[in-house]
Amino acid sequence: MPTSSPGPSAEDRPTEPADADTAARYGAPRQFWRALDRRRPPGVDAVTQGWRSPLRGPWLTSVYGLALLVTLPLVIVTGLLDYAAYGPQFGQAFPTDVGWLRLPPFDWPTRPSWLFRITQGLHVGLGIVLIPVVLGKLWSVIPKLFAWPPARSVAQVLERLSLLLLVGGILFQIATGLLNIQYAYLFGFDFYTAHYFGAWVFTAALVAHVALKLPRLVTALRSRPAGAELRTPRAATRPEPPDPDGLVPPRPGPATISRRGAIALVGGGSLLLAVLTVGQTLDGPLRRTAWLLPRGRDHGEGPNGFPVNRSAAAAGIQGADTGPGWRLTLRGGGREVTLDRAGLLAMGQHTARLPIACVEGWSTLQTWTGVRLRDLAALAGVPDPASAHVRSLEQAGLFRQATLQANQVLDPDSLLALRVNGADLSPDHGFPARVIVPALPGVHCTKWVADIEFRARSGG
Ligand SMILES: Nc1nc2c(c(=O)[nH]1)N[C@H]1C(S)=C(S)[C@@H](COP(=O)(O)O)O[C@H]1N2
Ligand SMILES: [Mo]
Repeated sequence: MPTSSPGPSAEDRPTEPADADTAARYGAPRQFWRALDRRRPPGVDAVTQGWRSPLRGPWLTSVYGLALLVTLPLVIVTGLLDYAAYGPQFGQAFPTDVGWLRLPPFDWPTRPSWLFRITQGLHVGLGIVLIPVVLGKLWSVIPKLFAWPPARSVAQVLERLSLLLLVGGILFQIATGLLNIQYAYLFGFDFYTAHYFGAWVFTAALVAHVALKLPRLVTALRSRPAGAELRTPRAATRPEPPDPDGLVPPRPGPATISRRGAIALVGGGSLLLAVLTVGQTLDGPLRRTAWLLPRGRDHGEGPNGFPVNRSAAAAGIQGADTGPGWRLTLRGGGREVTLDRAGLLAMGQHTARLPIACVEGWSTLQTWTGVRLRDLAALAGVPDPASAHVRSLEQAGLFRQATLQANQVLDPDSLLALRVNGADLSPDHGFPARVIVPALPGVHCTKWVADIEFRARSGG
């Protein structure tokens, strides 16, 4: 009969520290934490002692930490701005009900027209580019994950729990974000809900972490002048002196890479990701370098040769519905106005160069021509609307309708576009007519528009 081999018994352990020492090492009540220390799981020492890189220490951790400290707030703020851009006041930002985590409501501006292009581009782009830095920082502290005892006081238990939320939080945000831009909804929960609440958990943990560790970061960075460190080759790389956080391994081995090498490795990784990502926000041949982009390549040539989010076929748009029988219905002022495409083309046409920026990361700048939305509002009898509700011919998709704010209807560049780059819209880009509004998230630039309802201001 197989017998389980027990770990070394308590008697095999190094002798307990003297009582005065013990008091310093453990908070009260001492007994509990000491007992915990004695229940050392088998193998934990072997594991932690295997990590002997002399690079580990407060300085390197703080270099990665500083990089994240200046960039992560930008990822967080642009993420929240993206949420605001969706028009949560119309219940069309996901998740719709965020309880007391609601942001102060404000109307997303239409200027500058590239505003959403920048916020979503920074959020997705920086989120990707920072991955090597996050991994570098985690590498620099990983032995602490296995440290035994897991805590020596209640305060430490709380600190480690906050670290769990911090590390778990950022890995969760990276994983869900990456899967989302690959359209891989592998998880059984709603991406938007998970990513939104995950962001708040992570942000809270980050604030606590920064408050606790900022003084350490400053001291650590001051302890080794960066210039000198970056000139130190591998052969001259020495461990840092033992630190209170225990980041420096107790028995460091020889360096296999210098600190500047470790920094260059992480920086190079980030640079590579940046090169592979930036193309998705550039027009022209550089878009082909956007290898991390699952779609947006292979979108053909000519005036309509730019990324397609959802093709007409995928949206179930039939040629018969968009042919000569197609009509646009305008509602609002107590009457219904119906127009065909010829009627729209006979109205005053306006041309504007505006981006489409999809929250999944890509964006593109094109030249659109069509009828001003404010002219359509006036035609419908609501010249000063509070909002407009746009519906597509599409029957089932999540993005077949959108509500626009007053400023988004009234901006002189806000269009019901009929043409792009001098040609008729292609079926995939929304023929016969689609919405295009400056700084509006791509998802609300409804394609294959069937009707628009302009809502009057209450009491107006
Ligand atoms: N009816 C409808 N309109 C839609 C969509 C859709 O799925 N259905 N997708 C939206 C999204 S998410 C984006 S990013 C833009 C992309 O426009 P494009 O495919 O012309 O580039 O269209 C928007 N308009
Ligand atoms: Mo999109």
